[in-house]
Formats: sequence, structure tokens, C-alpha cells
Amino acid sequence: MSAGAAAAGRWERLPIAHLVVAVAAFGVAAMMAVMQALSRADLQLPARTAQIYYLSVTAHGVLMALVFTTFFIMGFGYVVARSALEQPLAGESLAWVSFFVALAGTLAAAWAILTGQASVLYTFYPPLQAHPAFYIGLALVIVGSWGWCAVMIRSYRAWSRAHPTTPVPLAMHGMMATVILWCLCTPGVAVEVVGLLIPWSLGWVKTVDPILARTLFWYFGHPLVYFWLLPAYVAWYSILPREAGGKLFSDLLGRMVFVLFILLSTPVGFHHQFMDPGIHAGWKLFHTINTYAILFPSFVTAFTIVASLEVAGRMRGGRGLLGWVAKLPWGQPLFTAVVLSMLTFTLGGFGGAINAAFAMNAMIHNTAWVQGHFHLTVGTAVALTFMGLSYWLLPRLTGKELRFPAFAQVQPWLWFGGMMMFSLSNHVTGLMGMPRRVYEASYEGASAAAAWAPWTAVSAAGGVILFVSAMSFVLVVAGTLLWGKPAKSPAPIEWAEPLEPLAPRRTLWDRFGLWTVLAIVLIVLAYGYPIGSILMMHRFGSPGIRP
Ligand code: HAS
Ligand code: CU
Repeated sequence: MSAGAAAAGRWERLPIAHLVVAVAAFGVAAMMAVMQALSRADLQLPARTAQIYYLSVTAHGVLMALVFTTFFIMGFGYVVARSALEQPLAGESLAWVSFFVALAGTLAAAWAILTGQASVLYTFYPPLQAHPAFYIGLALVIVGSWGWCAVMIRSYRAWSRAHPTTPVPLAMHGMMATVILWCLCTPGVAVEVVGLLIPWSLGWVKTVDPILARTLFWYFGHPLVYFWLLPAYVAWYSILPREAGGKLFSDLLGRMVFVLFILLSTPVGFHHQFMDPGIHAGWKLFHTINTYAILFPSFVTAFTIVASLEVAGRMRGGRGLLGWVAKLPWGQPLFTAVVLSMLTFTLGGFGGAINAAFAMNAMIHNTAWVQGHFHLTVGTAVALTFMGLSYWLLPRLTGKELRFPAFAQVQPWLWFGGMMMFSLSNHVTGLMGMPRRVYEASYEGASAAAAWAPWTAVSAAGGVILFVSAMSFVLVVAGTLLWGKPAKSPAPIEWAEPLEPLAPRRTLWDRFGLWTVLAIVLIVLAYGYPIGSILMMHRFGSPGIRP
């Protein structure tokens, strides 16, 4: 960090510090991932045991899904608030304090996992029980992220006071939606961790109610996936069209999309609990309907971004029905990473619609299909976009040229290819009944398991390609920070313009307060009665099981 930060100006150090933590977590998690992919294909690695496998899966899930994403998003959020609003951050010291709180939490949780005292997987469902440091660490990460929310909201307010009637730039609009949905959903996991899991892991109470804990977890867990996705959408809407050489097809559609995510991200959590007892089927149906409603903003995004790419291709001289596709800048790392993310998300979204249907969920729940699904979504649509975004951000934050640019060009293709092999084969074996989260899938040669073997071999080969891709990414980031040469003409941070200029007055889509209130109403409708009835039922607590 020091070399990069030294070259950077003052405010840039903040996002650079976040990026360094994010990429370090990513690098460690990627090394664990390759072992897991090989283990599931039953390859005899040295020192391979079930204990190491579950420790590794936990570390991989926590470091990738919770640490890499959260730190990256916080850093990117600061870049948006600083650059799109063209004003200093409101509360840089609070931002630094929050960074160190979240970092301390990460280190505490990582210590508990790596010493084998928290092999509870990234969903940490009780009655699996971890060392208290794991839960306390996660709570600190959440507290740190609340500090980030405060800085983002204060920055927005300061800008808003100075421009009372102007719509905020779309990039910040999207970040504000991210912040609001995070503020709405994190109380769920905070209550779970602080109210239930910490006292239980410290031995102050003997038992915990798994259904209540799971319900609180998924109250948070689904909006969490949109907390990951929306910053990627910010890049798709506000950076990609310009980098592709064109303009955003519609700014107003983008605003509508982000608002729909504020409204609909939370009241859908039961689609992860279809198979759980204690929740009436009618409430599960209500959450299913909301889930189908929240497909809509992603369909609109598919339309708007592809239309923007067509605009770009035609502005670059593309002709005919599809001639514009070839004119797009396929050699550019950000562009390639994002477009491959989008292609992957098309498959991931299709799978999501299958998961959300009760009967089909019964077929795929807890099978390898699920890990196939989320490696297409968070593992590619989000993570690959963030990698492309890193290639875009690094020169702009450090004033240096990207090191090893050839790696940055090839890396997204490797990720895409490796992930297709990995995820699609997991979808297939999932349909064949292979469970998720098992140490090895051969079952000592059982005949059903023998049919999975060719597919687990494909997914293991995909895992190796992904590993090469991941290390290429880490190399480019570390190389640029440590050994990057100062750029002759540093690239500015610029945001995509809409095809038609936006009217200079706010509309319904800019009223964050109104949408937040409506979102709260919907949350109370979707969760009030079910949580109330879980609390009133006769409950059977479970003692902890330390794996
Ligand atoms: Fe999911 C499970 C339903 C999206 C992540 N999901 C998971 C888990 C994770 C996850 C981590 O209903 C596992 C949790 C665990 O450990 O137990 N998911 C959905 C639905 C969507 C969805 C309906 N998921 C995501 C996103 C994630 C994510 C986004 C992370 C970022 N998911 C489920 C359900 C389960 C589930 C159940 C529980 C399964 C079970 O039983 O355990 C939707 O939001 C998807 C909408 C997406 C689309 C695609 C739009 C396409 C676009 C790109 C178009 C671009 C093109 C490019 C075509 C409708 C925007 C053209 C290119 C040119 C060059 C022209
Ligand atoms: Cu979900």
C-alpha cells in the first residue's frame, strides 16, 4: 500500500487502503478455493482432511463473500461520493475509524477461522457454534460498514443542501440505494449475532433457537446479495457506457432500477427457507411473489445496458443488425470484464428464477446447483465486475500506469471460461442430487456418486483455471501499487453521460425518504407476523455443536 498511497493524493489513500484489504482477502480465499475444487473431485492432495476442508470452505466464503466485497464496495463508494459529487467527503476521519474497526473485526474472525475454531461456514447457522471472536469480529465489520453509511449519507446531504432541486448524479444515486438497503437489512444480522449468537458462544445462555436465527440471517442474507450487486450495477450504468465509447441509453430507467431495489430487496428472505419448518406456506408464497417482482429491475438493466452498448457500437461506426458488437473495445480490461460478467449474469439470473419457485427449489435446495448459482452471480457478475473496476480505478487513484496490462486483458476471459466449467458442471451435478458443502463427492465409489465423477473433474479443471485468473488479478493490482510507473497523462475519473440529457429537476425516483418509508412498510408486512409467531410458538433451543 505504502508505495501506491505515497504517490496518491490525500483522499485517494482511503479507497486504496480498502482496495488493498479487499484484494488481500481475495488472494487468500482464491488459494483455498482451488484446494476445495480438487477435493470435491476426490483428488488425493497432501494433508487433505475433512477438518481442513471445512475450515477452508469457511475461510473462502467469509473472505470472498463478506470481506472482499464489503471492503471493495466501501472503497468504491468513497470514490463515487468524492468524484461524482465533486466535493470532499463529509467525515474523512470517521471513514478512517470505520475502516480500522472493520479491519480489526476481519482479523478477529480470520484468526478464529484459521485456528480451526470457527468452521461454521459463511452462513454460520446454529447449532454449529464458533469461537466468540468469530461473531464479535463479524459484528465489528458491520459496525465499520455503518460508519461508511454515515459518511455516505452525510456527503449526500451536504451535496443536496448545495443543490436542492438537482437530481444527484446517477452513480451516487445507485450508491445511496446501496447504503439504504444496507441500513435496512443489517439490523437483522446484528440482532442475530449480538442478541443470540454472542451470548450463546460465550456460554451465558445454554441454547439458541435455530429457526429464529436462520430467519434473522436471511432477513439480512438476501438483501446482502443486492448490496454486492448494486455497486456492480453502478459501474454498468455509470462507467461502462463511456468506456465503451458511447452513452447511457436512459438515466431515468437507471434511477427507477435502483429505487426498486430499495423497495424490494428485503421482503424476500423466505426464498432461502422454503424447506424450513415453522414458517407458514402463505408467507413463503408472499416472499416468492416479491422475489419475482425483483427480477424486473434486472430485466430493465439487461435492456438498458445492452441498448447502451449498441449506442456505443454504432457511435464507433458499427453497421447492420449486429455489426456494432464487433466494434466494441474488446481489448479493454474494464469493458471485457463487465460484458463477460453480464453474459454470466444472464445464466445466473435464469437459475435464480428457478430457485425462487417452491417446487423447483425442492429439487435444487442444498445441492451443488446452489453453489453453481452463486458463483455465476456473486462469484462472477459481481466479482469479475469488481476486478475490471480495479483495473479502471487503480491508475485513476494512484496516477500510475497499470502494470502487466496483458494479464489484465487475458484475466477476464480466463475467469469466464473457468467459471463456465466450474458453475455449469455444478448445476448439472446438483440436478443429479450431489449435495453442496461436502468434503468429497465420491462416497467411496457408490454408484450414484460415480455418475457425478466426470462432472466434478470438469469443475476441478475450472477451479484451476480460475486460480490462474485470480493470481493474474492479484499480480496486476500488487504490481501497479508496488512497481507501477507514474503515468504520463493520468486518466481522470469520468462518468457516463445519458443519451438524452436529464431534466434538471428531481422526480419521484429521487425521493429516497419516501422509498425508504415504503420499504419499511413492506418489510413489516412481510416479516412482522412470521417473526411474531416464531417468538410466540413453543420453542426448542439447541445447545451448540463445535465442529
Ligand atoms: Fe441468488 C441462493 C434467487 C440473484 C447470490 N443466491 C443464492 C445464494 C447466493 C446467491 C450467495 O429463490 C446461496 C445462499 C446460501 O449459501 O444458501 N438469486 C435469486 C433470484 C435472483 C438472484 C431470483 N443471487 C442473486 C445475486 C446474487 C445471488 C445477484 C449475488 C450477487 N438465490 C435465489 C434463491 C436462492 C438463492 C431462491 C436459494 C436457493 C436455495 O434453495 O438455497 C435475481 O436477482 C436474478 C435476476 C437476474 C436476472 C438477469 C439479468 C441479466 C442481465 C445481463 C444482461 C446482459 C447481457 C449481455 C445479455 C434477471 C442484467 C449482452 C452482451 C453484449 C455484448 C450485447
Ligand atoms: Cu436470495
